[in-house]
Amino acid sequence: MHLSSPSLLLLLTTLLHPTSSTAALLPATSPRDDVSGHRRPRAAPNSPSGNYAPSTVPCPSTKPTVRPANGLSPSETAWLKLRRSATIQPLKDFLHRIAIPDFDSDAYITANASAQPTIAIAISGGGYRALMNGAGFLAAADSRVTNATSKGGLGGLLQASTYLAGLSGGGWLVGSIYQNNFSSVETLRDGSPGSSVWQFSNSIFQGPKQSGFSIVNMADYWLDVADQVSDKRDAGYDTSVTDYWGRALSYQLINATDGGPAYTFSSIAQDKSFASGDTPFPILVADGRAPGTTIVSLNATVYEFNAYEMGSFDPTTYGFVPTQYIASNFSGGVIPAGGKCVEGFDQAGFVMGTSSSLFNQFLLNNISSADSDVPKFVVDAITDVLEILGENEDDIAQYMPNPFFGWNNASNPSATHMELDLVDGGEDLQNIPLHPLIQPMRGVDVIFAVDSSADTTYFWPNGTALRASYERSFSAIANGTLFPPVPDANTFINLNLNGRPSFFGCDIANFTLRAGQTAPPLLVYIPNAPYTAMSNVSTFTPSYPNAQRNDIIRNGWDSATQGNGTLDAQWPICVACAALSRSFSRTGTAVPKACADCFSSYCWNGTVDSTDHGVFEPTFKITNMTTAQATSSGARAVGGGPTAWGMMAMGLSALSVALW
Ligand SMILES: *[C@@H]1O[C@H](CO)[C@@H](O)[C@H](O)[C@H]1NC(C)=O
Ligand SMILES: *[C@@H]1O[C@H](CO)[C@@H](O)[C@H](O)[C@H]1NC(C)=O
Ligand SMILES: *[C@@H]1O[C@H](CO)[C@@H](O)[C@H](O)[C@H]1NC(C)=O
Ligand SMILES: *[C@@H]1O[C@H](CO)[C@@H](O)[C@H](O)[C@H]1NC(C)=O
Ligand SMILES: *[C@@H]1O[C@H](CO)[C@@H](O)[C@H](O)[C@H]1NC(C)=O
Ligand SMILES: *[C@@H]1O[C@H](CO)[C@@H](O)[C@H](O)[C@H]1NC(C)=O
Ligand SMILES: *[C@@H]1O[C@H](CO)[C@@H](O)[C@H](O)[C@H]1NC(C)=O
Ligand SMILES: *[C@@H]1O[C@H](CO)[C@@H](O)[C@H](O)[C@H]1NC(C)=O
Ligand SMILES: *[C@@H]1O[C@H](CO)[C@@H](O)[C@H](O)[C@H]1NC(C)=O
Ligand SMILES: *[C@@H]1O[C@H](CO)[C@@H](O)[C@H](O)[C@H]1NC(C)=O
Ligand SMILES: *[C@@H]1O[C@H](CO)[C@@H](O)[C@H](O)[C@H]1NC(C)=O
Ligand SMILES: CC(=O)N[C@H]1CO[C@H](CO)[C@@H](O)[C@@H]1O
Repeated sequence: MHLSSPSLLLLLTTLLHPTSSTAALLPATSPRDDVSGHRRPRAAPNSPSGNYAPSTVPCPSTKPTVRPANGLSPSETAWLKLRRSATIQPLKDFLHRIAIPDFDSDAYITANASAQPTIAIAISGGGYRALMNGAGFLAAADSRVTNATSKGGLGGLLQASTYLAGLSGGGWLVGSIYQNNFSSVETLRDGSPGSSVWQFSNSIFQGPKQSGFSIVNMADYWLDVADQVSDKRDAGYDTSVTDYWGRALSYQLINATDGGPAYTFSSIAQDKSFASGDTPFPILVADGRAPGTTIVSLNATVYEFNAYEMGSFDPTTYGFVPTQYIASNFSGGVIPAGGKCVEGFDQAGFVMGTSSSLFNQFLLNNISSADSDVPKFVVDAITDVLEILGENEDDIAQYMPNPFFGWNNASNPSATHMELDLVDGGEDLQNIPLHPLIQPMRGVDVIFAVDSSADTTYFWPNGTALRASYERSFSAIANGTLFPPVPDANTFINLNLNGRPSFFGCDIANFTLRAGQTAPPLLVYIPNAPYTAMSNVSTFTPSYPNAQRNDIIRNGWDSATQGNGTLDAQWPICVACAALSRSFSRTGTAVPKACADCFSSYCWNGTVDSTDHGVFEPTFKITNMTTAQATSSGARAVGGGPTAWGMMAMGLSALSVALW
């Protein structure tokens, strides 16, 4: 499938950049886990090639297989037991600190094993805006972060949570945290000397500003990216714009030399704190899209990546493959006799790039601009990929060979394709990664859904992502998943449902359940809104001064905590009540009065007001505490409007704009 230009690139790369090409030929610097028998302390550069390329390896004695999606994986089930016990004390501490009036939370959690809730957090897409706003929420929920357990804080919610899902820009946040040893947002935000991690003031098109721990030679940034991608191509794998995009992203997200080309997503499973159940279970989401088709929430197969498995619960593909082995030659779910196994395809940046592949277009439209440092031959190599794939496919990530080849032939739209094409998890408009969290088998009780989608004229969310998931729950593809009812966009705006946190699906009596079916999780919707900073920055701004990054993270914190309780002193109590709502029903416990009050103020009660609101332009809910100078790059918000050079210059369709 590859034409001559990539080989030309290889040649040029070798000529211009001999050292790193030679380096690729050297043995892996990091021995693999099973060789030493030691568990690595963090997500690890465990790709057997030692570089970005996947490699063929002997299969383990029990060959990996695809399994039907009729349950959780044995690995997840075993992990959940550990996590369940590891979350009891953090949950008790959290509830104790928040102290729901007239309610003994310690006694409640201790008395009945089924009282303990399963808590999940979902971080939407929306580029850096979503990363930063989502980071504010996670910082506020993380007991390790300064002041998170002070009055009004939500610290400990993260430690009490079981799942943490991210999609597109939200996937950068989740991926970055896990690739960096479950570092806190505070640690990543503050950085460290020589590291380019979270240095968003460096445009991704120009790369790190100084060499150091993260980058040996900044002048070689794009040459290295191209070289890494050619390692993969050279090993016989198809590459697409997603590979370049994922590589470039990694310099900002993975705190390792050259963006950690050998780091795999599945290595999270080896991370000591993850393996012992001390961190939540990370999940990234992408959509399947067969060549030449368009997708909507009603028919796209939603795939998830977790540390153990990649696949889909949807009745189309309905299968999971071990993440570590995704590019092995599966056929009908097995590796044929004599077939080899492949490892290293699940490269961490590639997985994050897959979930955010709509940004491929962002890359394409900027690499040749005047202020980009991308060398011409790298630009040519990237645009050549397009000629091979066709412009309409510039957003795909190629998973070749398709792990689900010959699997569920009757229902799987990709069963006969040698290649599985995955795209940005928000392309079906389900821009919050709720899909993995509403699977009944996971038994999630509450989802804290942080929405940084740019739905309205000025890039605020209006509930579009929730409606896409709600509508999907009526389609055959829902396969038994349920979703709380949510109203139209004008109602979101008119009732302020997108201006402050709101709860959906509070009343389980409102769900029609079949025998054995349980109500879906309570949804705590945390929309991006201006508390102390205008956090509605354009999705297409490629860099943010550190002060602005910090302002937006703090705004996300103020959104999570309602300004540390200044907007509503009861808010932390309401968060605790939301966490326990399904638990109260399950154990037949009377809802404490304080919780009933919370539910009457935060639950959407079915009221609809669909009158046209006109342009939605919210003002500061607390006060302008911005410290950043507005930048000329279009990062400023209200008033700036969607003039962003982005949309027009990029010629994006109305659809893609809405997604973010
Ligand atoms: C923590 O809270 C104290 C008291 O409100 C405040 O003075 C301090 O600046 C806060 N620290 C951070 C890092 O926000
Ligand atoms: C990872 O984090 C844990 C917990 O904070 C710490 O004990 C360990 O030293 C860290 N490992 C690395 C490699 O940074
Ligand atoms: C980045 O990694 C280096 C080397 O492991 C470590 O010293 C530093 O603390 C890390 N920085 C961040 C922000 O995690
Ligand atoms: C999904 O639905 C859209 C809109 O109805 C349609 O155009 C598209 O072909 C469908 N795609 C698949 C894969 O069925
Ligand atoms: C997978 O199958 C293809 C096509 O038959 C073959 O070229 C390739 O070597 C195989 N890879 C492995 C790892 O078995
Ligand atoms: C809501 O968002 C969608 C895009 O997600 C947009 O098309 C629609 O116009 C918005 N409606 C309102 C009332 O804001
Ligand atoms: C809430 O507390 C955080 C952490 O101390 C601080 O950064 C933020 O400014 C506070 N918010 C308000 C509105 O005071
Ligand atoms: C414990 O929870 C179960 C539901 O799982 C419920 O039937 C039972 O009544 C509860 N027991 C107590 C003491 O609350
Ligand atoms: C439902 O909520 C609306 C505002 O969102 C409120 O005006 C109305 O009184 C509520 N209805 C009931 C029955 O609580
Ligand atoms: C209850 O369910 C009906 C039917 O799905 C829906 O129209 C209504 O809005 C729901 N009410 C609430 C409060 O969720
Ligand atoms: C908020 O304050 C900053 C700093 O004073 C200023 O640059 C910015 O324009 C203000 N934003 C708004 C929307 O008023
Ligand atoms: C609950 C439910 O409807 N599950 C179905 C999901 O899809 C698979 C594959 O088609 C069926 O076997 C399940 O019964």
